[in-house]
Amino acid sequence: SGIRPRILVTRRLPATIEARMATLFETDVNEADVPLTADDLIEGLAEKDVLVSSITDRIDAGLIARLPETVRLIAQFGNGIDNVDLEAAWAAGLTVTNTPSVLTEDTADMALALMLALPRRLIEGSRMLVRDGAWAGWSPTSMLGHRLRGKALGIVGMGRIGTAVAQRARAFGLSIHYYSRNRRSPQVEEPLGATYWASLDAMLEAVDIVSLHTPLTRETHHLLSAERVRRMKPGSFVVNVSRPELIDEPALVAEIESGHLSGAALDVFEHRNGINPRLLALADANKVVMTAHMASATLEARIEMGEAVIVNIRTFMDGHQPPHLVLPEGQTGLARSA
Ligand code: 8YV
Repeated sequence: SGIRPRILVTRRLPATIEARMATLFETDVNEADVPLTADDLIEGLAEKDVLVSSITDRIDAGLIARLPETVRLIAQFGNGIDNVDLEAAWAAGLTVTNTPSVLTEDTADMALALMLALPRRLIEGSRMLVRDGAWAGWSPTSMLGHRLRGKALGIVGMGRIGTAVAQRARAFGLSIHYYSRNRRSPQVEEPLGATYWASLDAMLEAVDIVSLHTPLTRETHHLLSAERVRRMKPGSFVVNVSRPELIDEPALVAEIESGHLSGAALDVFEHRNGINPRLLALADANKVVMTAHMASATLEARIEMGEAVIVNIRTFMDGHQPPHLVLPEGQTGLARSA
């Protein structure tokens, strides 16, 4: 169509992406780059066709009910889509897209970085040297960590990212175990030497490291419940580059404090009301390694995510099915074309 789509972008994107959007679309960017309130979002969407959302936008049923009628597409800049009520969007005839695949490898890299950082005391060593100025030089017994090779890794969610983590972990000599909604084919399992567990509980008792790679849904909320955290193998640890709500965080904190678990390496953690001070204390004591939700934060990934958003918008506005359509569980097609 000859009409330029009118879009609202809720967060700043890489300059090349913003520039390209501006040439293709009537583009409004939230220059302040802080999450918009619901009222500001609704106001900013007046006369817009497309909402380019991010994880910091809460697009719940209440907000969807208030959307201007012109809005027909929610094009999420990101893979995870738990900030959008997919059922409400679907019922309202809205199309939802995301940007999978382009951030798989970078996110998997970060999972491995975190997996290494905790047992090899990476952050602790750097901090001792640089911040505390406490290094007395090499000694045979200083800064001893634990070997990763030979340990058992339990991957929860063997999708794109879980599989990319398994490939890397295999090269580090970890044995691969996984729990997933669907068992993967022998073509996926065999090169990884991966063991499938039909029971998450049973896997948690058997592995040394648990790494989460499942989307946040109603079903996966607190998948690592207090009971399951207590079930984990003594001395094991958790890696999370997915979503904080997958874990009962206070229960995780308690099990690290008690010494049952050796720690956690977290790119994501609850922070709605500030970060749990007990978690920060554990990080200060080097039992926990924390990074700032940056598993997919490479310039390359962000640019490719932006390109995927652009393709989703263009195909949709041209009347075709966008490549990265997201549907609610159980739905296979669009509710109606708006
Ligand atoms: C982004 C992410 O930081 O894609 C995801 O699920 O967590 C990250 O890539 C965020 O989603 C941007 O909206």
